[in-house]
Amino acid sequence: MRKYTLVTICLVAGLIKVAPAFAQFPADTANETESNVIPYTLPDPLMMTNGKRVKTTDQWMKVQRPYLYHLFEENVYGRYPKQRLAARYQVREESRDALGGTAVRKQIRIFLKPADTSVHIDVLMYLPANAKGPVPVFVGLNFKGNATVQPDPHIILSNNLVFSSVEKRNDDAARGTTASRWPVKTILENGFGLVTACYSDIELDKKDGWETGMRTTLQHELKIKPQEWGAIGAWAWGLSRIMDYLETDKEVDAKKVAVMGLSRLGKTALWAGASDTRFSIVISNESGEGGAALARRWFGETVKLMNDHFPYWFVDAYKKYNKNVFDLPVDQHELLALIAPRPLYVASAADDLWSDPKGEFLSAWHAGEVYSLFGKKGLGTDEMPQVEQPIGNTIHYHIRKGKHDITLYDWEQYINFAKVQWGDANH
Ligand code: GTR
Repeated sequence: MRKYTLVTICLVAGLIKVAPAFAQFPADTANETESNVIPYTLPDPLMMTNGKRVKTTDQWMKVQRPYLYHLFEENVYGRYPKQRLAARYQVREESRDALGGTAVRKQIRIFLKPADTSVHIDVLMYLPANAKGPVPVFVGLNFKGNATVQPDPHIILSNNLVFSSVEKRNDDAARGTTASRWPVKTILENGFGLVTACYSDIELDKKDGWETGMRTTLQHELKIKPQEWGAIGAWAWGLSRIMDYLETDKEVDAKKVAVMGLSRLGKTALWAGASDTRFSIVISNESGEGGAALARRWFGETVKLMNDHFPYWFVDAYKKYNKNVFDLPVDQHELLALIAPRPLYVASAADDLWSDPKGEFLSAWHAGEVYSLFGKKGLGTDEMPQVEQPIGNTIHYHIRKGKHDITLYDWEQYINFAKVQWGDANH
């Protein structure tokens, strides 16, 4: 009897402690009503562990930035391997007369493991045919295979699997099926190149994808166990390997490489941009939870819902915060702040409530404080703009009409932004 009383008392005491957290954050539900948003307080990116606030860029770069970056590694994305691999690049195909004479097309295979030629990333590039010198490029991973990016019969069909609800290899029927997301003509006409590869080359986007992906095949070379990072970390790291290649390509201006991505690949682009400062512009297209959106804002997807559906994207430690996201030592505005002082573009879509457009906007707004430290202006206002009214300075934001996707409208904004930021508005 006594024993039971004690247990009951402990349980009640435990519940009292736990209950408010549950009540405060219904992690199992995706709220889509603004008035339901629960008040929250964000961690201050400039507050150092010694209780003093960062005052100089030096303190930010040498103390606070590494500290925050490490918190993201430890609690969200896992370690970003720094070992350089002896990569080998093979030009599999090249045409100086692609897309009706408007483009140079190159298809490069990046071999990452000398002893195993099956470990590779296949890169597809289009550069403007009339370029006078090295060109600035956008680099982003694609979901469904290089052949889907353009209806170009010369794109080599990958021998790797792609995974998008069903697992299969690209065939001729796949050609050009995602072309609306990759407006190559517009990109080239504006003097930029496009560089892409399929994320499945790095790791299949499914629970056991790591078993055949690079987190396993390169674990010894990279000195990292598959569990020490997640799929998003691996995809981001793959972007860095593409960057390594771009640094060797004389037709590319490696100082002008903008990394971009949609949705889970937007999360990936942000983590790549935070981890690898060679990316001189970072673009998040509807990256949502675990990307640009604030975790503490109860709107759209929650950390728990994301971890439940896609546990393999992140490290196990992230799951600790499923039900108590307020205990997460970071929030996503701090991920954006890690990109400072480099130009950053955050984009949302009005019907994409799952990604929490306002949470993405506010996150970009709060990152601005760190940009100020560098004398750079962020968004310039904490008032969310109207649909298709892009705003900002070194940090830019827009919300376009329509659903979760990447469209010509989005690309036009990124192109304009890149021209201004790279000081080439008359490009
Ligand atoms: C959703 C996921 C989002 C987003 C999206 C996507 O199912 O919940 O976080 O990443 O997928 O990648 O399209």
